[in-house]
Parts: sequence; structure tokens; C-alpha cells
Amino acid sequence: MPKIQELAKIFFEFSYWNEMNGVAFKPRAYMLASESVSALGDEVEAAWRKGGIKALKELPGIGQAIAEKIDEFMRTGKVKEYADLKKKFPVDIWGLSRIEGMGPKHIKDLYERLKVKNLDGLKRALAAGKVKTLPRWGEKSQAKLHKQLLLMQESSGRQLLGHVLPVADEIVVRLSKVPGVKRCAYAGSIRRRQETIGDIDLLATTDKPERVMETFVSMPLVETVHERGKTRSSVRLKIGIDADLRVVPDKVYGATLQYFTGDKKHNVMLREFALSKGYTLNEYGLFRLKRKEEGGRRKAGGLVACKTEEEIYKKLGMDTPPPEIRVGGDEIDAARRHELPDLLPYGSVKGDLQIQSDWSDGAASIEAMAQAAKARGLEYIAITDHTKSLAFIHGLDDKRVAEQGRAIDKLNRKLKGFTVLKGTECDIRKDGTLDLSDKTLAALDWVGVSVHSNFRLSRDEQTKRVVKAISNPNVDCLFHPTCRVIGKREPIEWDFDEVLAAAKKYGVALEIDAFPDRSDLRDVLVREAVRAGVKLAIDTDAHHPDHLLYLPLGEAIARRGWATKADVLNAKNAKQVLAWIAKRR
Ligand code: DGT
Ligand code: CA
Ligand code: CA
Ligand code: ZN
Repeated sequence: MPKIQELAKIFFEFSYWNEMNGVAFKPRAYMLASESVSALGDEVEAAWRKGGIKALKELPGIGQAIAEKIDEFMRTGKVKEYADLKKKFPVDIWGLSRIEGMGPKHIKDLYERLKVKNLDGLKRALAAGKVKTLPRWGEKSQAKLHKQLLLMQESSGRQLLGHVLPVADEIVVRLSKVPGVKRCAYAGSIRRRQETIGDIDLLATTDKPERVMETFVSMPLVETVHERGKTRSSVRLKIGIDADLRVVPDKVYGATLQYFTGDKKHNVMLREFALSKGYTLNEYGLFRLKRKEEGGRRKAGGLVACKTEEEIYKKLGMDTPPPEIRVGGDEIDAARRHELPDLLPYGSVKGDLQIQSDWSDGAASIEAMAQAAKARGLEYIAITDHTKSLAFIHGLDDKRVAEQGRAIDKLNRKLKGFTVLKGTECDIRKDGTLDLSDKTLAALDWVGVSVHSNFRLSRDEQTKRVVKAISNPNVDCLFHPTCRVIGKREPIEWDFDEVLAAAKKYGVALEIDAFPDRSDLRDVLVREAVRAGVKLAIDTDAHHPDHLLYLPLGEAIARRGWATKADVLNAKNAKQVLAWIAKRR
């Protein structure tokens, strides 16, 4: 585990430990510190080197006590209080907590009553039927736990796009600088912006493969080298994922990029289509097939295209499908008919419509979030703190929402060329009613609603609950519609068609939440929303200024769902968004 993640884990475990023991305030302070450290990454060490404890305290979510622990960790590689904790309570809190529904008290029970210390121990206890004897875990939770463990196993090995993409970008920058390298890119699932990534596929073109291979296998990011060859090398990265590099001559770059971008199904379909047109396609290019010889097979003949992807698709008589939609569905047909949509260009989103501040569970002040968004080139944000049902994270009640509104008015008078919208992430109660009064909601600029509890209602009940919530005329958007958390929580069960129809009827937008483990709505549902003419709102669900960098991941999901600029509400400016809201309310 990288050093900084180690620190994030330490603070996370402190948070849970304090919570187990009923200590006030500390759990939240440690949780914020953990999120902050994890989001800031290497900036923490840089700040510490520059200005020690004092500089650390300037970082969001970090106070004196935490700064002292970071200082200790940077100096000694350890935190003494943490070592003491591990002696008292030798449990992999971090690992166990990855299971949905596994809170601090459960972890305490599991250890004290069943001596469960980690996921393996939990598996054994489950298999032995011991878990259901615990007061907090009945038969039903036992079954659910089994399912959760399976879900974790399925996703193990694959990593979230949002965590891998920055690393892949860094490698491409590094390799591109090697003398003699003409072109370099990542292909595979990263280029397609799939939500999880199995391994990183890289391409480089050069006449001197040795130098780029040497750079690749000796990058500081590399943990072990699996294989080093003249045209292909493969390594394990420290973040726990493999990366392959293939080096090819520059003139076949297009063909190789097309082949290794995939996905496999798209390639199979494309190759079949090429054959039907008298061509053959492989990673070296598109070739004309020779006439069938007597009794023999048709052989590859002259090269037709290989320099760029566009050239290859063009020779096949079609437009080039953007990598995000190459899934082996109807994209080849659409490309042949020249009917591919103009996908939402990256950088189109002008404002972030879901931001949490330190009024609820965010790490930074409203102003800090606004400044960070402005620095990233956005024109507006909506502050959407949680509401009172989520008391454990200081959700706002009507009174505090009003108070926050006044604070935002004041801030807007100060900010130049930037707007903060007054919003909420209002909790949808079990019965579909909302957690704030209609009067409060009506006074807000932007009302998002979402489900945070009772994930396991019957399909019918869940559908009715959500439809009822979005039928409230003050509601503008349904946040993280399916409540899925990748590798952790399954989507809620409901009738998506019915919710979609209701969203259309009431003019409510559906959110695309760009936060890496959410990616909710996912691509196929986005496409259904686009078909139904329901507007999408892309946002980061930022709880920290650094989370704003996830916005392009949301744009990628929209692209995977064939969304164009016209489908995305916040591709509009603040004034246009407010006009849209005014019209629909
Ligand atoms: P991943 O790594 O599981 O996230 O997904 P991909 O799509 O990156 O898959 P990967 O790394 O196995 O292969 C990269 C691309 O190379 C894949 O999308 C298409 C191409 N490719 C690999 N193996 C085959 C194959 O057997 N046939 C064809 N047509 N293409 C292949
Ligand atoms: Ca791959
Ligand atoms: Ca691969
Ligand atoms: Zn939150």
C-alpha cells in the first residue's frame, strides 16, 4: 500500500475505533482526516516538507491533533498510538469495513464474541454458521453477508477507472518523453472509459524500442517486472494492477490502437464486417483479400489502411465510433449509416450540481469548494448538503438550510464571475416523503433527492417510493438513482422504466454521479434515459476540493450512454439552468 494510503487507513481505523467505544466528535474528525489525506495524496508530504505541522493544518480536514500524527508518521514511518491500538484490537478494521452494512459496532462484536479479525476469519465464521448467533446478525443479514463477500470477490482484481486513469495518464506522459518515441497512448478498457479496469494496455511507436522498454520497467510506479521483451513488456504496478506495453513501428499505429482498444466483441463484429466487404483486419492493418484460389482459403493481399483508426473505419465505409461506445452493440451499424451521435465533448460541463460542504459531511467550507471549482474553470456549483435524516453526518434541518442560504447569498456578493446555487441532497424517506418542508425546498435553487436507507424494499415499494419523491414539484433531480456502490452495494431493485417515465412526466433530471465507486447512472441506463428524452445532470458528489477532478469521469459515462450536449442539463450556464428549473417547477 502506498505510504499515503497507509496513513488514510490509520485515520480510518482510528475513526472506527473511537466510534466503537462511543467517543464523541473524534470519529468524524478522523474520518474527515482519512478522506482528506486520501484525496490529497502526495500533496500531504509536500506540505509537510515545506512547512511541517503548521503547513499541514492549512490542508482541509486537518487540525492540530491530526497534523501531529501525520508529522510523526512522516518522521518515523509509524504512529505510536496506532501501534498500541493494534495490540489492543488486532483486527483488520479497514478490510472488514469494505463490506456494506459493516459498522464499527459489528466489527467489535465479531472480534469480541467470535474472534474474527479479518475477511478470511469472517468467511470461516459464516461457513460455520456462527455469525447468526450474534445479536446484530440474524438469518437475513447472514445471507446478505454471503452475497456481499461474493460481490467483493467478483470485483477483486479489477480496479475503479477513477483510480487507474491518473496513473495511466502519468505513464503516457512519462513514456512520451523518451527520446525516439513518436506516439504513445493507452488503449483497452481505459481508453473506452469502462467503469472498472482489469489491466492497463499501453502502446508506443519508436524505431528504438530498448529505451522506452527500459524506462517502462524502471518507473518508480513499478512493483515487479513480469516480462521484458523487445516489443512487449509487462509489469505489476504498486497500485496493484498490471500494465502491458507494446512497441510497434509508427506506420501501423492506427491498426494496433484500434485492435488493442477493443472491446473484443466490437473487434469481432468489425472483422466480420470487413470480411463481408472483402477485407481482413488485424493489429497490423486492413488488408484486401485475394480472390479465392482453387479449393484453398482466401489469403491476405495488399495493405489498405493502418496509419490511423479513422482511415481504417473510413475504408470500411463507416464513421469512427468513439472508443467509449465500442462495446459490440449497435455502434457499428450506426457508424455504417453515418448516424453516430455527436457525443458530449469532454469539458462541456460548466457547473457541478452536487457538492457537499462542511455544513454536513464535506471536508471544506462552501467558499473553499467554490474557489476550487472556479480554479478548475467551472462557472457555478450547487451546494447540496445532506439533510437531517442523516443525523450522524450532521444533515441539515429546515432552519439550518435557511441559515446556509443566507451564508451563500453573502458569499455570492463577494465572488466575481462565479455563482453558488442553493441546493440540497434531500433524503427520500421510506414512504417517499422528503426530509425538508415544501416551503424550504421551494426556496432553494436546486433540489436533488436521494435514497440513503431502506435499500432492500420490495421492487414495487421501492418504485413507488422513488416515483412519489420525484413527483414533488420542488424536486429537480434524482441523485445517484440506483444507489449502487461498485464492488460494495448492489443497485436497489425497482422498475427503471417506471421511474424513467415519471422523470419524463415531472421533468426531473437524473444524475450521473462521477464519484469513482458510484458511476451511477451507469452507461446502459444513461442510454435509456437519453432515448426517453430525460435530462441528465453530471456532477462529482465532491466531499473534498480534490474530488472535483472526477468531473470528466462523469462526462465519460454520459458518452458511454450516447449522450450529446443537448441531453446534459449542466452543459448549460447557470442562468440557463435556473431558467430550466423555473420553467419546470
Ligand atoms: P480489461 O483489461 O479486462 O479491463 O479489458 P480490456 O478490454 O482492456 O481487455 P484486455 O486487456 O484483455 O485486451 C485489450 C484489448 O485487446 C481488448 O479490448 C481487445 C484486444 N484483444 C485482446 N485479446 C483479443 C482477442 O483474442 N481477440 C480480439 N479480437 N481482440 C483482442
Ligand atoms: Ca486491459
Ligand atoms: Ca491487457
Ligand atoms: Zn455526503
